[in-house]
Amino acid sequence: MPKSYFPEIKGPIPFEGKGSKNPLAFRYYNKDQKVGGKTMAEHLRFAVAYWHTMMADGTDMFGGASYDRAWHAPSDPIDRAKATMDAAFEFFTKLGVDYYCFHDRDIAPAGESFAGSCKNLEIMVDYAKGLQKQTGVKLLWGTANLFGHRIFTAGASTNPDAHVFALAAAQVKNAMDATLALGGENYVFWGGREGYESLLNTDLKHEQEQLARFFHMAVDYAKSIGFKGQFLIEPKPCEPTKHQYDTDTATALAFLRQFDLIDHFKINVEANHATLAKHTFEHELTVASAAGKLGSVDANRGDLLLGWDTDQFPTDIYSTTLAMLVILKQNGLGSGGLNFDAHVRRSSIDPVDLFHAHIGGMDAFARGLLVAHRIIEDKALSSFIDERYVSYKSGIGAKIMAGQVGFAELEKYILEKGMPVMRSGRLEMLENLLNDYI
Ligand code: XUL
Ligand code: CO
Repeated sequence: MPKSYFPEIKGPIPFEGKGSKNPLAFRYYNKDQKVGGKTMAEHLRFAVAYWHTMMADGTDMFGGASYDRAWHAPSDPIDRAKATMDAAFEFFTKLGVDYYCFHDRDIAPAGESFAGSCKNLEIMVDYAKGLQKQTGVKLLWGTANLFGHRIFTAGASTNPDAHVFALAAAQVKNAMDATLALGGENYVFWGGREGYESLLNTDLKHEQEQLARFFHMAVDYAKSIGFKGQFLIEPKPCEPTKHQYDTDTATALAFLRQFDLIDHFKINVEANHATLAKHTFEHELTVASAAGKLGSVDANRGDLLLGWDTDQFPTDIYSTTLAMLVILKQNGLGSGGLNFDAHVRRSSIDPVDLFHAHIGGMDAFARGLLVAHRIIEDKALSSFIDERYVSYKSGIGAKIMAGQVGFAELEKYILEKGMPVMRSGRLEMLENLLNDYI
């Protein structure tokens, strides 16, 4: 028997249904339960974020590690990485998720040199291959950590130094190779330090062009190695930089269109990044979806009273319901999924807390899925929205839609018909209806 890092968890977390008193059971997430033609697992495509769940040690701005993870004990970096990966796959299978996500530097330690880092990554990709095969757990997406090392302080692809641009390119090349080798279904670009602190020392136009140039190189490289996964941009307005270039979904979409990259990318919407951008989660999902570009989701939440990226596990059924409404309406996330880019609190020091956190997040989304599905089936909201826009189906509205009238004809129409009659938006009624479903 290999060493167990979660000996108190015996088998896969069971589904026990609503009313269960077992804190280590699902109440709503029932993997194989069909919801409108697809199983819950197929709808939700949950993934564990390696960096938070396996690598975090509770460190915050004011203090060091608070969790004591047995898998971090080995002193040799590769032994430690292997122990961490053993623990990771034990966690994935006991939790019952099909996917995980990583940064290159999560699964493999940086070496003394760039070549040493690449060697370490190769070793750990081989190791991951074995564990994926053994367990059936798959890679939802890979990415490169272009923000942790001090060399990236002034940006990676947007760095004023071309030598740093080259280093970032070399690192992404290797992270893409790793993602391809492990069958990753997507590749994510989150612009951690691709932004600026002050315009006093920044050529913004140059930096944005470099970001685009970098993405074009990534597209070309993917083609050259036969990587068919979906490229995703993950917008965030700030943190670590004061102003990040991929501020929000609308900004990222405009950027992709401006630089002729739109056909190669979709958006990975993160809930807490949305709220930092002063948007709701569902706003970002809807903007991405309306453009046909909602590719994947980093499922977490912020804290209304704290202004930073707290990356808490999602627990708000209201929010998960609104999110699942968008996802169901566009018929799912395709190759994307719901990645728990979330960490337990500094005081949640035990490995079992990782189970409680993920069980809560998975149940919150499963419940959101069930509620959203019923709302859609009953046309509870869509019938109201259809009716609200019905004037475009006939008469002058149909003529507007068909491009048959312009300003002159519309002035004539108004002079003839007089002022429009106002109609209520019925928001309070709809909020009550939503609560009724929840
Ligand atoms: C940071 C963040 C990242 C990305 C991947 O806010 O969300 O973890 O998801 O680099
Ligand atoms: Co994220």
